[in-house]
Amino acid sequence: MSYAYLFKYIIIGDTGVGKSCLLLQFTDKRFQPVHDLTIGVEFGARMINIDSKQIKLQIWDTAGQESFRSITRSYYRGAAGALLVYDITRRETFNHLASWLEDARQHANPNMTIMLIGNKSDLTHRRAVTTEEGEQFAKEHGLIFLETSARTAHNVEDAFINTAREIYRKIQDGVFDVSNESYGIKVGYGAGASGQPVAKVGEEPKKTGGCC
Ligand SMILES: Nc1nc2c(ncn2[C@@H]2O[C@H](COP(=O)(O)OP(=O)(O)O)[C@@H](O)[C@H]2O)c(=O)[nH]1
Ligand SMILES: [Mg+2]
Repeated sequence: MSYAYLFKYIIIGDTGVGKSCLLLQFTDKRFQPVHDLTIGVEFGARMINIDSKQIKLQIWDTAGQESFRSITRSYYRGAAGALLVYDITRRETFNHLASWLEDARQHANPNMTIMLIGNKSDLTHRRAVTTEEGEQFAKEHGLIFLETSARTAHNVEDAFINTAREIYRKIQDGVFDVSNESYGIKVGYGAGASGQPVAKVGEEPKKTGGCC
C-alpha cells in the first residue's frame, strides 16, 4: 500500500515494561499476556492517517536487557520517533529513564521525537509511580507523555499517533531534511494522482557524502 511518508520508530525501556505488548496492541489490536522475551530487535508496521495523508509507521521493538543495549543503540540513528516506556507498577523502571534518555541523546538524531509512556495503567491497585511524576519528568526533559494500558488498549493508539503528529509537524516546520533517510523519515509516492512524491515540504538540497 502506498504512503506519503514512512516514519521509523524505536520502542525502548526496561525489560518487562510492556514494549512488545504495546506494539502488538497497536498493530494487531490484541493483548497477549505471555509474550516471549524479545531477543535483539523485532519489528511491526501499520498505516495511519494524518492530515488526510497515509503514513506508514515502521516500529522497531528492542530488548531491554543490558546485554542487548549495544544492538539497540545502533537503531537510534535511523529513528524519527521513540517510545520510551516504563511500568507504573515498578518504580525502578521509572528510575532508569534518565539512563535511557542519555543513550537516546547520545545515539539518536537531536530532532527525534520522544514519547514517554507510563504503561500498565490498568493496574491501579499496584501503582508505584503517580501520573504527576510522569508528567513532571516529561516536562523537565521536553518529552510528550501518556499513560497507557497494552492490556485494555487505553491510549495505545494515541501514543503512536500523537508521536507521528509531532513528527509530521516538524516536517511541516522544515526541521528535517526529508531526503536524508538517516532521520528515519522516508518520502513515499502515491497519495497524489500525479505519482509525484507527496511531500516537498521542508525539503532541502540533497547532502553529499557523510552521514546525518
Ligand atoms: N496488566 C498489564 N500487563 C501488561 C501490560 N503490558 C504488558 N503487560 C505484561 O507485562 C509483561 C511484559 O510484557 P512485554 O510486552 O513482554 O514487556 P517487554 O519486555 O517490555 O517487551 C507480560 O507478562 C505482559 O502480559 C499492561 O498494559 N497491563
Ligand atoms: Mg519485548
